[in-house]
Amino acid sequence: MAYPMPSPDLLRALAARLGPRGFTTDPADLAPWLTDWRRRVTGAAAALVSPATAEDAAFVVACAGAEGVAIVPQGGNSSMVGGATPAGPAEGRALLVSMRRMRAIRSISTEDNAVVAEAGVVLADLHIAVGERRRRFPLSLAAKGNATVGGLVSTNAGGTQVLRFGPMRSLVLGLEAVLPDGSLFQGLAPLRKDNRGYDLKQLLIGGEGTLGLVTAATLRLVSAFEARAVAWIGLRSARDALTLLRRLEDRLGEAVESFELVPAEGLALVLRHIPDTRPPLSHAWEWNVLVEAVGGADIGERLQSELMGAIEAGLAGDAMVAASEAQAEALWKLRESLSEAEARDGMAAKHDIAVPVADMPAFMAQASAAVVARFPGTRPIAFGHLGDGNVHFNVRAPAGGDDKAWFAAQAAAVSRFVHGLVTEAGGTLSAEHGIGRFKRADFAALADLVRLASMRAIKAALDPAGIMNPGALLPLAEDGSGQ
Ligand code: 2HG
Ligand code: ZN
Repeated sequence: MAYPMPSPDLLRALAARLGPRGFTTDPADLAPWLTDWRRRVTGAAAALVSPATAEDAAFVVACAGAEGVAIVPQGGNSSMVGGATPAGPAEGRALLVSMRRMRAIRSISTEDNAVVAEAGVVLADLHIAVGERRRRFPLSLAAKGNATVGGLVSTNAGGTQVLRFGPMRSLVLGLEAVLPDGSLFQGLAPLRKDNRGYDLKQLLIGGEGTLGLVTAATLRLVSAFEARAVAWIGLRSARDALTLLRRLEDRLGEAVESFELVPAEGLALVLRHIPDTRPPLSHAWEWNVLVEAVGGADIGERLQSELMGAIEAGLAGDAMVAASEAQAEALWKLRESLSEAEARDGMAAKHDIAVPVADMPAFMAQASAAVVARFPGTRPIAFGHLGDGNVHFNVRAPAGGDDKAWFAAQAAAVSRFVHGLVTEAGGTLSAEHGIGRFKRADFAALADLVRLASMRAIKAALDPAGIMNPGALLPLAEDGSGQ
């Protein structure tokens, strides 16, 4: 599909409506937002447009739509899959629509247990704001200092609390969004039940901006806890880790909120590259798990005694429960720095995969062996959300070589291979990061045809001119080759 340049009239109209803080074509203003977070691709845009209200956002989409001009929405620019980078079919001709100016928290209701936050609210700020009202928004991830509500909704983000509370899809009660025709969908009411047929809100969640521009969301809150306990556990196998999770759940119930898997080489990467980190246990166990449990004042003791029991039963090798908030934060830092440590170490082909939870330990072992056999010298590393059946199965370049050259020559083949394995295992090539621009070709090649045809039909119905985030998520052409 060929996209036109915005006309001078369109650019003038946007400049007049949005003012100097809301509109720029200055390359220096655009530059920081044209490269994705992983620094894999740099795009180009005709203008950077930043609406401050939902009505302004609707104006932008309506004006762009009138000319068939493409829109690439962007929040905190922390996509792992290039979902918010204006590269691809409309490169250089799209409006990059930044939602960062819409950062009001419109309301917090402790009776409804709901917060209405605009698209540009940063996740860490949201945590603080609801915390002041003794509530929690139970979704967290390493990029919380950048990721915004609009992006979290649009990518159906996951993170480290999905185990108990589910991904964004289960936390969004209502949405306000501009549809591709410029109309404003006002669905912010915090309804717990709503059976009026097709759920537009759920289509927009995880829609990666291809069906509309999210301007605000009503999000579910839960009660604050009295105390949390964070523990680091060393284990001999990933299968033992899964058995331990089920045992802790049996005994501590819903108190277990996070269960994150870290392999020995992942911990070693963090200790090597991230300042102010140190090994939490005296022995380097082949596998590690970070557990967070929340509850009353005795939760630390309860977790400690369960872990002692697991060690006596031979399930865990060693464990330490953080004795202070500072120690708990230090343990979380080890987990949350994995991505950054891996990036500092060199290039990797990254895969955000899920299979049924019970299959994951065997899948990780079999897939690692298959990758190394097919691509000798590569170094697979799997870490993350074992309790969700979701790990980041990243394949690092062979040691000692030119990792950039390896990446350019091999990464696409490695990814297709890994995505093929996970598809054969009945899993998904995107568990929580989305498809974006980086996974679109593999999605097109490996997805079942019924799924693809349904998605194309929905896209064609809501965005017939294809103006919303072209190049992300959807393989539009009948042959699956892309737009
Ligand atoms: C995480 O769980 C993030 O740390 C990033 O989803 C995963 O870098 C990655 O592969
Ligand atoms: Zn993750």
